[in-house]
Amino acid sequence: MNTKYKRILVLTGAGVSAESGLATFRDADGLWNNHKVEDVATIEAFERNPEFVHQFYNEMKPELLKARPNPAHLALAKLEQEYSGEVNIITQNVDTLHEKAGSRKVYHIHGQINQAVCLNCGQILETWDDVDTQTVCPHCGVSGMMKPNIVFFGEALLCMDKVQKLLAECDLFVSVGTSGVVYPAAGFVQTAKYYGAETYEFNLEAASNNYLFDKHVYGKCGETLPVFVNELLAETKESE
Ligand code: BV8
Repeated sequence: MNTKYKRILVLTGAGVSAESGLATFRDADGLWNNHKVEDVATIEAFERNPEFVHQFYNEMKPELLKARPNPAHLALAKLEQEYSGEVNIITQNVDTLHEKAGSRKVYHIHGQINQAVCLNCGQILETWDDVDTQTVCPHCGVSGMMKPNIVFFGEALLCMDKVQKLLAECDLFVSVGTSGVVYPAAGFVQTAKYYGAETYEFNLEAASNNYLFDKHVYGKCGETLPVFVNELLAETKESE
């Protein structure tokens, strides 16, 4: 089946979850859940006050557990299910709304709220319960060594081997709901472009790295993305 694109790669940021009611990082007054991201989500902040950082994320869990996917998440899941080419999602988000919408090939480069990592043995604890400095690692039995499995500023991203491969192989790169200020994610479009992908920016407004994209679709992604996905699927059906 000659689909226009063989491998579609989608990068999402906080904007894709905005219509699910979750706070973005830099939209309002620059504060995120009443804190500057950089004051909480840094490895220094965690080393300085692990209890505070654990509590910050524990307090976020109930809202993220309750949140429901919006039409943008659902459109991407529909694309993965119905498109004859390959569809992968790289997300900067720590929520699990892509998975709740039905997407299966999702790579969380900044980690996940419902995971903690043991700094003693490196194993992951999947839980929506509170994690703190007293939590005992179920794998090695050591307590006080659990960290939210969230990539703080100054930490290396997760899944980067897979990400590099996806960026080199994709022929369509679609960025959705990200301000394009956090690296290395904000530079992924350049890598995809270097390897010959067509690049689309879906955002409420022009992101900081908008000049790197071939095409732009501005508006709420809960409205713009379903239209785009249906057009891609219609093109495939026409070519059958
Ligand atoms: C690393 C975890 C190296 C917390 C996050 C100087 C210059 C350049 C770079 C640097 C520098 N100094 C340091 C750096 C590197 C640094 C960085 O980029 N800093 C920036 C801020 C200057 N990066 C790092 O530290 C990274 N690590 O480089 O490590 C290394 C390598 C090897 C070994 C050791 C170390 C780590 C970065 C990850 C940090 N962690 N989050 C948490 O999520 O709880 S970052 C945080 O920002 C989130 O992950 C978030 O996803 C990410 C990006 O934000 P966005 O998702 O884009 O959200 P934002 O609110 O900004 O934008 C939302 C957009 O949506 C807006 O444009 C809005 O208009 C739009 N929107 C809103 N509603 C809608 C919508 N669009 C459509 N529809 C809507 N309805």
